[in-house]
Amino acid sequence: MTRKIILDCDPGHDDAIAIILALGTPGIDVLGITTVGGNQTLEKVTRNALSVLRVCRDTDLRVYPGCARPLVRQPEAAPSIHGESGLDGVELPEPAGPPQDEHAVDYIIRTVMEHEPNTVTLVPTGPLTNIALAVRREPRIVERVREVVLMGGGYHTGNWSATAEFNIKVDPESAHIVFNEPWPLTMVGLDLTHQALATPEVEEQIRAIGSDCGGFVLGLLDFFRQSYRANQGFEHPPVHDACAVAYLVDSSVVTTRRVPLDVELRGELTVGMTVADFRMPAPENCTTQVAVDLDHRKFWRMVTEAIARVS
Ligand code: PIR
Ligand code: CA
Repeated sequence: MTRKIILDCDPGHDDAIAIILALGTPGIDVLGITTVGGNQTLEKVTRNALSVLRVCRDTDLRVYPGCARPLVRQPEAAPSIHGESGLDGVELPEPAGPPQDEHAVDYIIRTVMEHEPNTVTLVPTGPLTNIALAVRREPRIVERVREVVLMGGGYHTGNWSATAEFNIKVDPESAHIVFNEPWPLTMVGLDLTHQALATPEVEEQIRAIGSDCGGFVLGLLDFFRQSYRANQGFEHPPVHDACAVAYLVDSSVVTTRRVPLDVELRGELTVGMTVADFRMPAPENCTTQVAVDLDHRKFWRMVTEAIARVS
């Protein structure tokens, strides 16, 4: 059964790989891509999304720009990780086309309401501003969306502070809105994504494909490795956002645990922290779960097969 998804992203090296995984997997039907200011400005990440579509030879898929800044706080990008362009380390091909005029929030609402109930899945891999605004503008999407599978947060670690992950930290108010709606929500956080490391063996497999897209991904991983070594003390870079898509491709690639989740808005040391309540058992009405363990081999097999399929 194919899964219809809207990819809400801020490319970003790992967002780009998430797009490639989604487009290169037959079981995933990407209805549209929406963008949000995050890793870089809205303008840059929108252009980046369209350039990635060119790499994937998909010039029909539409890209809808959304919110340029968080609901409450000042915008904060991540040039130390993703560079000035948001996708440093590769030569960006010409965008596959112009962005759409329709706003991402309107597109999300329209698409969810036009499709049969329980058929559209939202996959946010950036700050949650677009999703939060869509919920406030049209609350009926909550019971109509099939599920939300997001990359963000972490129950035991942060990367933008000791306790908070970037996507949540830059717009915690939006995250708070999204986490507190009663839709099925899977948090694919740092606890999981730090297991998705692009090791030299993985790079070898990608090199063996020998395609343009493979070369593009290798360029992305090379830059990402350097920034992760310099800034985060990692030997190999974790491709966070692709994990959310991988879970949808085949949920057995990830183990999950059902736990209540919330987002801290006020702590002096904990703003943007995702708080998971692991005390057993989760209440009957709990609709949230966290990703816990990744099958590394299976994950990278999916990604390499997708790269081989798109070009
Ligand atoms: C931000 C990101 C990645 C690494 C750092 N250090 C900061 C971006 C990625 O695109 C991903 O969606 C999420 N935010 C991981 O925090
Ligand atoms: Ca991202």
